[in-house]
Amino acid sequence: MSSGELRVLGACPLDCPDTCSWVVTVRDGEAVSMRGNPDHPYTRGALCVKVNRYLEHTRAPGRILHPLRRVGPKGAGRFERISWDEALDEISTRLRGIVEEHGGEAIWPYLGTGTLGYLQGAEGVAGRRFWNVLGASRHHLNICSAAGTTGLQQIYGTAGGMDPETFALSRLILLWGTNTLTSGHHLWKFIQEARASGAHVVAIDPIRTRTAEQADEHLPIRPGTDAALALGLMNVVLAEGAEDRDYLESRTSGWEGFREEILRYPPERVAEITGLPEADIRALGVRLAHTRPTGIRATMGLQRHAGGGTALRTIAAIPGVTGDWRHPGGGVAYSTSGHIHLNIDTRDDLLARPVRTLAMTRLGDELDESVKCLWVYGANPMASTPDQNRVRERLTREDLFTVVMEQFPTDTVDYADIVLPATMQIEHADLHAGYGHMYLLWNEPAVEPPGECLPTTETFRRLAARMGLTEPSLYDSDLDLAEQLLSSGHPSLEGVTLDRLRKEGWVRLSVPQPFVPFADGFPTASGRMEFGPGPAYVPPRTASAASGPYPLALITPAPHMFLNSTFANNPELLRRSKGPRVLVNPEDAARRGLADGQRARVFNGNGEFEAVVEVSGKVRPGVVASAKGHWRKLSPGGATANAVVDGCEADMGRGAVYHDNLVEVAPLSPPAPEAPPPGGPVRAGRNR
Ligand SMILES: Nc1nc2c(c(=O)[nH]1)N[C@H]1C(S)=C(S)[C@@H](COP(=O)(O)OP(=O)(O)OC[C@H]3O[C@@H](n4cnc5c(=O)[nH]c(N)nc54)[C@H](O)[C@@H]3O)O[C@H]1N2
Ligand SMILES: Nc1nc2c(c(=O)[nH]1)N[C@H]1C(S)=C(S)[C@@H](COP(=O)(O)OP(=O)(O)OC[C@H]3O[C@@H](n4cnc5c(=O)[nH]c(N)nc54)[C@H](O)[C@@H]3O)O[C@H]1N2
Ligand code: SF4
Ligand SMILES: [Mo]
Repeated sequence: MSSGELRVLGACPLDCPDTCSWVVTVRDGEAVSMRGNPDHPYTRGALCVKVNRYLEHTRAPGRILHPLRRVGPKGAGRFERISWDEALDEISTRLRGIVEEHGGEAIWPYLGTGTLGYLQGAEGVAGRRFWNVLGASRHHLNICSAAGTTGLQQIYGTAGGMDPETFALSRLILLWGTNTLTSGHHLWKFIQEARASGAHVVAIDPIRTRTAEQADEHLPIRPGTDAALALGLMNVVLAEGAEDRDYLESRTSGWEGFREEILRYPPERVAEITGLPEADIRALGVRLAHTRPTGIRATMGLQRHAGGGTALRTIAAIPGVTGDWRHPGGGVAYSTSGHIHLNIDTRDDLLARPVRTLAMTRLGDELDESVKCLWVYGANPMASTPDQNRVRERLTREDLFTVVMEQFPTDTVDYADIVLPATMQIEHADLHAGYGHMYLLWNEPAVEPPGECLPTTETFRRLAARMGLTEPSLYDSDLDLAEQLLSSGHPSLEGVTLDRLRKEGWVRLSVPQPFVPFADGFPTASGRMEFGPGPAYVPPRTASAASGPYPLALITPAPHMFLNSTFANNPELLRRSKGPRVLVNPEDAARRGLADGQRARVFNGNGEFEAVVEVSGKVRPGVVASAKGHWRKLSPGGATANAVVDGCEADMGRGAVYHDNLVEVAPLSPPAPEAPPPGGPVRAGRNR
């Protein structure tokens, strides 16, 4: 490193379990390189195919650098540049008018997962103090993990589970509805360590993903039937007499009833429900019965179904029956967020009266006349939210005042009245915690913001001042806010100070290593794991396929090249994604006259989108798959997979059903060898 260079430690803000520690090299005020931090025990020097382009992304030609005001019709994406003063004046006049005329609840602060930062983004619910003073509606961030979180809370009292690093100690690993090598690849090193000691790795996924391909065994389960498989596996454990009676007796409650439920799912019945060979279910059951510790990685993919909450709850019962929670390397790993005990002081005491809650995934439904201002930040609902056609209709409403804080001219920006330019991660400060590891991280700003971009925190401070609000806590600085977050007094934060974080970049939570989360009992009312009443298996919406007009079950999983809709406008990543595709099994393709490389429509009663067909044995018959994340305006046909995703709710937590929709696929054009790659630079205003 030459003398004019600066090395700045930061953290990846994206909604990814790995929350990497990174090192930015700054020369003459410019960020010249970004690398994974080699000293961080989870990052171990590597970022990913997406974030390796982060610096390039911060300098992308399409980046929004100034406040904008709409000049064309909603959706056209035509804007004029205005000053921050004009933007703040217009916004404060409009907000004040709306609050006076309709009350604060007419405002919907729609915060997404663009950054998980505790200061600038989702985890700390940025802006909520400001919205509390105005009495705005509450926003329920149910888009991602709500069903599974609720299911786990029912049985464990928390969604927090295994420390993923302990997978290195597992002897049997079930990768259950999770695509590790795409959606959080740093775990793979720990899985490889376990393998080196002889562990067996099984992927349970309707798709033969790149992760399934690398596993020792792949069970291509019928979507949404995982709870039945879990019951079948436990049935075999009981038949083997391998249940941990002492653990069941001393650590769980409700076992008798749950045991009866398990007995109703013998392998032959489970084979019928799941579409898996009975012999495979028995073999895995026997393996599970006799292998300690067994570690189960089950993430969000699994719960994007009508019965998603139940699926997680039932899978979570397995280590209760086997006693795996006794051992490091045993248990279930969904998320580590439940182990993070920061003091998130959103100052809900500032609310003058209780307000309604509006659900993120229900935008198409709930953005009705009662909402007069939609304030979108860290989110791209036009691309990410279910029921896309209705969302679009709602966003077009002339009487709706829409403000979007953004870095890029997304599909959602096209519908804004005012656009506010937002900083990116190397330009602002933030505090982070992984949801797939046990570390806190500090992100120190490395460079000055370009143009007139501002952090979320600073935008709300300036807006509060412009509106003449006097509540002092609206003006807390970023460092004040960070100190408050660290002040919970929880034992896991002992010795974790802001000074240390700023100096070292990251600090492990103060918990034993290896970390065994429920060694001292469960954070439930009884202190035990609660099997609880209620059905242990809820069938998917797609169970009715055979009898309806839309016989194929669509899964819309994480794309390898994007992070949700973030990076989907990066020309190189978009090119490498090969554009919207749909995987179709050869049997299903032949029946419909679909050939590899041909354009097709994927449709149902909600809408349709266009994709290039990939005929492939990677999906089981009856299942098709198309990755999430594409932008409408960069997709042929001007719609994405969310046009066919229903806005209805899962069984728990009001979760979304992204992987539980029935569709049909029909040829759009004669077979072509390869569709032209989509892409090119993105500008505001390009819209189809
Ligand atoms: N590269 C990349 N990484 C990401 C993201 C991204 O967009 N791109 N998104 C991030 C976000 S926001 C999240 S929440 C996480 C999500 O991470 P994951 O939990 O991995 O999410 P998905 O890709 O939705 O689903 C994972 C796998 O579950 C499978 N699956 C779907 N339905 C079922 C089912 O019913 N049963 C079983 N057994 N399997 C099923 C899918 O085929 C898929 O391979 O990843 C994060 N990481
Ligand atoms: N079909 C289908 N759709 C899905 C899913 C699926 O499995 N299938 N998964 C869902 C899941 S798991 C999730 S989490 C959601 C994600 O959906 P969203 O929460 O809408 O997330 P993104 O699509 O990544 O859009 C985030 C936007 O925030 C912006 N942003 C990033 N950082 C900042 C910042 O500091 N300030 C401001 N103002 N903006 C910022 C980015 O530029 C980006 O445009 O998508 C969901 N959509
Ligand atoms: S997206 Fe995930 S893997 Fe990639 S840099 Fe960020 S935290 Fe790491
Ligand atoms: Mo997510």
